[in-house]
Amino acid sequence: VREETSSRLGLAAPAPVMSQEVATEGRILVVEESTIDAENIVNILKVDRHSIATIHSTEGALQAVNSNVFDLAIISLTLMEGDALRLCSQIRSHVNESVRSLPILLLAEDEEDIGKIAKALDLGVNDYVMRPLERQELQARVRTQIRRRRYQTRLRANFEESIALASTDALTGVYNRRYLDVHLDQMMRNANDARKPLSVAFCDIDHFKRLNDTYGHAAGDEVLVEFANRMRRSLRHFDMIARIGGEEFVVVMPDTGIDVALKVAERLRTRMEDDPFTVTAAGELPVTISIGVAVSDPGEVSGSDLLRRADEAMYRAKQGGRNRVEA
Ligand code: GH3
Ligand code: MG
Ligand code: MG
Ligand code: MG
Repeated sequence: VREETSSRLGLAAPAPVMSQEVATEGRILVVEESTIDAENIVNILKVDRHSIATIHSTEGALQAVNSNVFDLAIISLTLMEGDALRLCSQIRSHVNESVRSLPILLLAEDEEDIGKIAKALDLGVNDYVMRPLERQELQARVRTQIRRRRYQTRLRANFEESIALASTDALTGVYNRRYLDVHLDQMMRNANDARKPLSVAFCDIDHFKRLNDTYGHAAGDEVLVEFANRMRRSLRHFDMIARIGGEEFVVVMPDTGIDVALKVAERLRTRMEDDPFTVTAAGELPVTISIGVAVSDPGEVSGSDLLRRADEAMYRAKQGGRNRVEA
C-alpha cells in the first residue's frame, strides 16, 4: 500500500539509508515493576539481539542509568504513582550530557491519561508505545531510537574532533593562536572575578632561523616538538600553552603573580639550556630561549594588551643578549 502511494505521487521509495550501515542492536534498560511484563518485553525484543537489563524499581533504574552504558531506557508508566515521570525528569536533568540525552521510550496503558503522556513528551521522552504491546511496533520503535542514538553519538564524536583540530597546533599538539585569542580574555575575566593575578610568559627560541638554515627545516620542526614537550612537562596542568607563531609560544598562568611567573619562566629557560636537543640529522644541538613575562593589572580585561607587554619584555630579553628572562 505504502509503495503504491509513493509511486502514484511520483516519489522514490524511501531509501534504507541508515538501517543498512548502522547496527541496531543496543544496550537496553527496561524499567518495569511487574516481572511477567518485563519478561514479555525481553521476549519481544530478543529477536533483534539487543542486550537487555531489567530493573523493577526507579531507584535501581537511576543507579543503572548512572553507569552510562545504555543506548535506550524503556520505562513503564505504570510504575508507582508519579515515579516514571520523576525518573524521566531525573535523566533529562542529569549532569552527564550522555546520560541526559539517553533515548527514552515510554510504555503507556491504553486507559492512561493522555495528559500524563503529554507531560512525559514535554519532559523530553522520545516516544511511547501503548499496551497491549504489538511485537512489531515495539521492535521497530526500539530500533529507531537505537539508530538515532548511534547517529547522535557519531555526530558528537565528529564535532568534538573538529573542535580539537581547530584549536590545536598540528605540529606540537599545544593550543594554537586562535584558541589563545578566544580563551585569554575569558581567563582574564575569571581572574578578575576571583581577584587573582594572571601572568603570561612570551617565549621565543633564540636564533631559530640560523638553526633552520644550518640543519634544515625538518630539524627545526623536531626542535619545536621537543620544545613543546619540555614546556608541557615543566608546567602545571591548568597553565595554558599556545604556539602563536613559528617559534613563539605563550604560556598563560592563572592564579600566578609576577614573582612566581618569573620563577616559572626561569625554570623553562634552564630546562632548555641545560640539556641539548637531540635532532635526527644533526645530533645534539644547544637551544636557548628568551622569555618576557607580564602580569595582569587588577581590573584589566584585554588579553591583547597583556600579550603586548609580555612581547615587549621578550624583546628586551633579546636586546639584553638572549637566553634570559625579563619582566
Ligand atoms: P631571534 O633570536 O631574534 O628570535 O632570531 P630568530 O632567528 O629565532 O627569529 P626570526 O623571527 O628571524 O626567525 C624565526 C624563524 O622561524 C624563521 C622561520 O624560518 C622559522 N620558522 C617559522 N615557522 C617554522 C616551522 O613551523 N618550522 C620550522 N622548522 N621553522 C619555522
Ligand atoms: Mg623574530
Ligand atoms: Mg626567535
Ligand atoms: Mg620569533
